[in-house]
Amino acid sequence: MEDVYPSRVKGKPTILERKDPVIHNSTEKDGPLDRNTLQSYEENGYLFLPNLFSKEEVEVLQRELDRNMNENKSVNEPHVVKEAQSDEIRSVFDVHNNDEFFQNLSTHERIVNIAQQLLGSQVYINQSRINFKPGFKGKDFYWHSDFETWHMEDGMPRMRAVSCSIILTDNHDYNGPLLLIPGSHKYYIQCVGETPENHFEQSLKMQNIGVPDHDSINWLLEKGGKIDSATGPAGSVLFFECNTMHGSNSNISPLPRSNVFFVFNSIENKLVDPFANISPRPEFIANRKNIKPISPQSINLTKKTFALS
Ligand code: 6CS
Ligand code: FE
Repeated sequence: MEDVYPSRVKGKPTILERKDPVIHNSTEKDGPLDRNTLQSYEENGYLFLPNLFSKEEVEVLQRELDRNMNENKSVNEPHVVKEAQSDEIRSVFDVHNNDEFFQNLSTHERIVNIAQQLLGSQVYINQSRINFKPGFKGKDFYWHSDFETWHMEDGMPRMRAVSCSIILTDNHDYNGPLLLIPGSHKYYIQCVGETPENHFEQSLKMQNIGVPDHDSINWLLEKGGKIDSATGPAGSVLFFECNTMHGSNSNISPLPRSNVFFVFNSIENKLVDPFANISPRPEFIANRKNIKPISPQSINLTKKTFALS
């Protein structure tokens, strides 16, 4: 397959124009988002929905977050990623496959219907993770485009995926919220540098390859005019386009900044071989097996069975 988004080049990178639509043949008739909201997503590359989940639902979400963290504290497997300089959990991947509660949550109609509308097709989960960013010790995620990594290291063909980040603990300006550059999804920043084999063993802790150079970030900031931060109460949800430039700072506050991320990929955009010259990353990072479209479920999170799990 032709590589229309080459990156990890030698020498000076160039900035390429996006070659894919942002919203894929959808209108306000195709889901819960109205025309203005769709236009703002098209323009900015992200969408923040405060309090999409209620206070009562947040109580269940936070209980399940704590349960998942405690269950994984002593797990020494690749899908549980510890912080580089401590034994704190940085991320737990593949929660839509290996955790029943989060598996159910990933099919919730309130988020799947939006993903389907933005991607203009049925969807499946390409990747899921809980990023815990614990108080005092949660380290940063440097600037990057997810799509650059997913294209080069996982073989995601085109820009037709969206990350859904459900805020599980209040995201304040001081505990490392996600930072985004509006409009950055319209440009593809080529990165410089060869991709090492098993790069994920390093990059999931601290990404140094597949990150844009300073001039390109400055160029995007000048174009976008500002850096936005996705702050808001637990239960809010951020949808951000796969190519939107984002990152987040370390968390030296006492308050954790924990979010669960479901990466919805269009069923028309299944992964092929990586475009970088490496072997495909493991299944817990990039789903290739039993890919089937999600049917949106009307889940009652405060129902007895969930509330007491
Ligand atoms: O490599 C990846 O797939 C992961 N890395 C980052 C920094 N964001 C996307 C994803 O979780
Ligand atoms: Fe990311």
